[in-house]
Amino acid sequence: MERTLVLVKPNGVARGLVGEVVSRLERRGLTVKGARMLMVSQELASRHYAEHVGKSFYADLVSFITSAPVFAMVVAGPSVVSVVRTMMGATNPLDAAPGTVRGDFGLDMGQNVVHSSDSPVSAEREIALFFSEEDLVP
Ligand code: IDP
Ligand code: MG
Repeated sequence: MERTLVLVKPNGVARGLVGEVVSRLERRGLTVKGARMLMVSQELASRHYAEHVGKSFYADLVSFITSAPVFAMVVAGPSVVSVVRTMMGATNPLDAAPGTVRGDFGLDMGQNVVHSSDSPVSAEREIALFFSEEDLVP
């Protein structure tokens, strides 16, 4: 079954939205295979956001994701990468549709509440950064 990495970003955790995000994924019928609360290190942030090195917002991105706890989870289901991207909404919450996480809970592009992987290849790369396979259920 396809897998994806979902992060509830520091502002989502601080606002108490972990349960809301997990609930939406579970109600959709997707399966949580592993989850943990963690502080993202500078090294993990730079590996996770490697594709964004050199962009104008990169420093703010790393600073934000390392600023306070995040909730990371591996979620599985059919076409889960695209299904979850749709549920999370457009990158800029100002463009995100109502009914999406970002459309319901966000207003700020830099603090857009959640992350989800953008392709199955990215998902497997990102999952390996945050989890050991032994920490995931089959
Ligand atoms: P995604 O999270 O929807 O996949 P990406 O393009 O991968 O979006 O960008 C990663 C994160 O960087 C976004 O979630 C957002 O928080 C931030 N970001 C992207 N573009 C901008 C920008 O133009 N200004 C400020 N922050 C941005
Ligand atoms: Mg992305």
